[in-house]
Amino acid sequence: MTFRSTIFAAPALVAMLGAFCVSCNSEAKAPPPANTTSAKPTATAKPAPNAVVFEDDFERVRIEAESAVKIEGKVMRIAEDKSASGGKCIEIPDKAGKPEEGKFARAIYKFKIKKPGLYTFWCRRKWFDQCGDTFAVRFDKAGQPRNLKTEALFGADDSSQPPRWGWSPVFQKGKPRQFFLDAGDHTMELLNREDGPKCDVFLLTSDRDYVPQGLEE
Ligand SMILES: [Ca+2]
Repeated sequence: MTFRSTIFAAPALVAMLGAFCVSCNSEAKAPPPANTTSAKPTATAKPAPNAVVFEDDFERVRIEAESAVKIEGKVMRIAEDKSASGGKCIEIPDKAGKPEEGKFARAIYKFKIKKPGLYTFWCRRKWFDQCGDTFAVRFDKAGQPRNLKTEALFGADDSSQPPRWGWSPVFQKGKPRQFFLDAGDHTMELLNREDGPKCDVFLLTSDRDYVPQGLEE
């Protein structure tokens, strides 16, 4: 079993889903299995034009959410937002629909990793409310149907009102989870789970102690 298949193992996933479902009613259930997916992934993406690689001891890759090379599903769209980096973000409008209602959506990104290693995923997001405060992410599965076993959920960590921009990692045992990424080209997918949230910027960093604060430009 590879490292990646280990961290996506079913027990951990079940525990994670349990934690995410506490704050919401049945509407916040996770997406159904892959064989009920309506999305038809056809990603043939090019590298994101504004992906930025920082120059320091740690590897960091910054990606604007609106730089997706492909967006699938009508519930996910690029929206104007003056408080967002670049003035734009990815938005799932409130009441737009959720995966269990057949409203699957994803934004697909391309990026390059120079040094293989473990990378923490962070997303600058603005949650809508306690039932609009989650997304999922996965790496190098673009072109495959959605499948819970390959999706890492994040959110449900700062649903204070009024909604505000902040950074969320994928948590694992209370700490930001790290993903192994080989050197070379990769795909990343932002996947819908609830309606209402916005996503502005992604940051991948090999510095496991780093906590992004602002726009990270
Ligand atoms: Ca943005």
